[in-house]
Amino acid sequence: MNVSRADFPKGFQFGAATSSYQIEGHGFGGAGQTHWDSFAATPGNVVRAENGAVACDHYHRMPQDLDLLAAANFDVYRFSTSWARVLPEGRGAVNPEGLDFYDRLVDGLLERGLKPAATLYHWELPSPLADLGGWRNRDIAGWFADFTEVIMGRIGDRVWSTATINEPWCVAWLSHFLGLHAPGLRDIRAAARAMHHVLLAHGRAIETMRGMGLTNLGAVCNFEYAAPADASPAAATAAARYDAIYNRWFLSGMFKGEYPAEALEGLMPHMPTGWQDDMPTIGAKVDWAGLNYYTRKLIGPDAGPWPACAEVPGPLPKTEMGWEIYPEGLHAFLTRTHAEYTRGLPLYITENGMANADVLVNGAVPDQARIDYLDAHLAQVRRAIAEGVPVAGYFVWSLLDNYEWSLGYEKRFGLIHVDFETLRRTPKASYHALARALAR
Ligand code: IFM
Repeated sequence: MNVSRADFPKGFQFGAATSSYQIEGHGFGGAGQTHWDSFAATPGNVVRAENGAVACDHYHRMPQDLDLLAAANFDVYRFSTSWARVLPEGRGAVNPEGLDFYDRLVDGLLERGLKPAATLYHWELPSPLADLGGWRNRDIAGWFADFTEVIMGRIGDRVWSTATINEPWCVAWLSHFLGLHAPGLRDIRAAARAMHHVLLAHGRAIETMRGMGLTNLGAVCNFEYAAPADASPAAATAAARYDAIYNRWFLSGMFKGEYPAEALEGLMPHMPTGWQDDMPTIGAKVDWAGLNYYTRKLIGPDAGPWPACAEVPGPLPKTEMGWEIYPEGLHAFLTRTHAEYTRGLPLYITENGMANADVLVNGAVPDQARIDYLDAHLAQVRRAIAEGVPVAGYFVWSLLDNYEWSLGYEKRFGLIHVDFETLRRTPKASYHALARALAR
């Protein structure tokens, strides 16, 4: 790699990220059903109808995976806790095996000198809560606060940091407006409610953890650089609307106590009554913000109803996801987040990485494209730091090839190749390159 640990400020944290449903093997250890299980079992939703029942079998292979993390010279590991593993019905009875698993995970990290960075929710909602309306139901904020108390009551004394909800845009918009993730709804009223309730749940979880005396609490949002597809005023309007829904709604809610006008223009009629009264809770003080960044989109106008935005194919080189590689976008979001929203709070890049057509050849995976991608994005992080943005860490997505949601196991994001027949792990060239770059 072109960059190394020495190019970053002292104390800068390097990590790798995963999530529970994508790696653990949800079929093990008494976890309850989730809306991803039923979404995946419904024809047409997921490539080959694959689900997370086995995934990488991290549930049983966790010590080996933690050894690989440590051997790559990372400082910190970002994992998520599965609500349905801890509370199989979403509320009520606790699954002791589930709590024990996260207890072992946290201890296993500490034993290896790695900092545990927990994310409370990364998308697998317990089915009994989905039956009650899931993110459309305002009560989810209380259910989530209760889950927070249970899981943090067990591991909160040893985790280094805790984030609430990974990528609220995906939880709300991708899943309730675009219908591409569970529960697969395409309904503007459902989306408006989810857009608000996901933030209310975030705020309630932060309040709960503060009440427990926990520190280093943060929020993690995802961002896509929205560029107008051409020089027309219509494209500029469409891109600004896309930007408001995707990139500004959540930060505005949390750090300004308001939602962007370009998004409210379409969502207002569908918002839950009295939403304005929730803004103080949504604005509960956090200690840091996490940015997940992968790509940019070219946006033009669309003939349909609001938001009337259409993605236009762009000219830049693309990853296996078909996502354009645009490292400058990471710099843009770091500087904007600092200048307009977080104003001095530490920022972490909590996810960045690429899907690549990786192939195992004679026991090695030569993924130079991923090395180049990481190098280019880390260079933009350095640029932002040099300009005074308080960036405090960077996490690669992902440690392992894993379940890429509606794309099943087809897309490989890992630094470590996983053979999904044998579950054998093989560190890729990018893993070895990073291990050298991060050597202390
Ligand atoms: O795999 C996902 C992850 O679950 C959330 N952020 C984006 C990744 C790649 O699509």
